[in-house]
Amino acid sequence: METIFNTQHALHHSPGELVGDGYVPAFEKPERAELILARVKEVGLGKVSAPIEHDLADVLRIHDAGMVELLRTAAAEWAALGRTGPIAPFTWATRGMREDRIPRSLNGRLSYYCFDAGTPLTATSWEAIKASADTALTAAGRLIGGAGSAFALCRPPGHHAGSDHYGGYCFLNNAAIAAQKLRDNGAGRVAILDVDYHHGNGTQQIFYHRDDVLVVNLHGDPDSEYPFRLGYADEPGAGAGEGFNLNLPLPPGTAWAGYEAALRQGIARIAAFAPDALVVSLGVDTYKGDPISHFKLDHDDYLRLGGIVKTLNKPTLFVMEGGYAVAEIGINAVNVLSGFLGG
Ligand code: 6XA
Ligand code: ZN
Repeated sequence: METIFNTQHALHHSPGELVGDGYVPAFEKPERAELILARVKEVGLGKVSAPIEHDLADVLRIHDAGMVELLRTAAAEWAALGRTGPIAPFTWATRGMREDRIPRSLNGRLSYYCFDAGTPLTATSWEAIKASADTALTAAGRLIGGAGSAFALCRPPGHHAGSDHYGGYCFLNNAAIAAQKLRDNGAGRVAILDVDYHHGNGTQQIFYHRDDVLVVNLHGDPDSEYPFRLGYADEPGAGAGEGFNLNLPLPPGTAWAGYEAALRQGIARIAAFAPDALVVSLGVDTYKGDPISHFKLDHDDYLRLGGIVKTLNKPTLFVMEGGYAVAEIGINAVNVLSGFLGG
């Protein structure tokens, strides 16, 4: 399986995030991608290639132009204000606030588009964000060219980014951008299987009203887990998209037995949908040693997971999302790919 990897990912290095103990070093850090790449090479997964730069039009198929412009120019605007620290909003919208008015000021636009305190931009983040989307698009191009599978080693991740909002360490939704690229190049139906520990709220929101992209999510129950505000079982899709979104929230402490049952349920739904291509949002923060998550998957479970995905027998694009047990991230992520190839 070919891996698409970009070195520019390191240009996004979050200075920290707000969690239970206050402002702490960021869990989503450059080392993650480097360790996955090292493991890809160690097991000889296949060729490693750099992404091709794509036109921003591919991103704008999914994302609001105002949000993309903010991500692209916030650093320059922040610097012009004489500020040197992380670029983040001071307020977030909730019920009772206006949705129809986008403030012109930088602080106002950050408040409008960003939804959490863990996703600061830095002076050089945009280059990494764009390269991450290009990585997914380039890997999608391999499937379009006839490859049976490809691995987009994306960083920063993407599945929390919606059409016009970003957060959860995510800025652009790499998996959604890739899925749309597949749709635009011959795939009539695309399924997205999100196995990250956290619900992919952005991916769900992007495709919620569509019946050409099925979204299946397995994740920690949002009643107690990030992103809290979406990802419940009673979200089936709406309008034409009704019946084309499946959420399988699972309780804290879920280990392989409980996970496998939900995974097989999701796989059965995807098989019934009969997609022309599959995109897997691959997070390995379901690992038992993950510092911010509460599932109990082990190394070998990732081999099994990959093998079960393979039973669908579809052209499959793996897009890297979360996973913060950095010492084991390479083993866990690449085990899914090895399990797929061996399955
Ligand atoms: C914020 C936690 C964000 C979760 C990021 C993640 N404290 N998403 O891994 O998949
Ligand atoms: Zn996650």
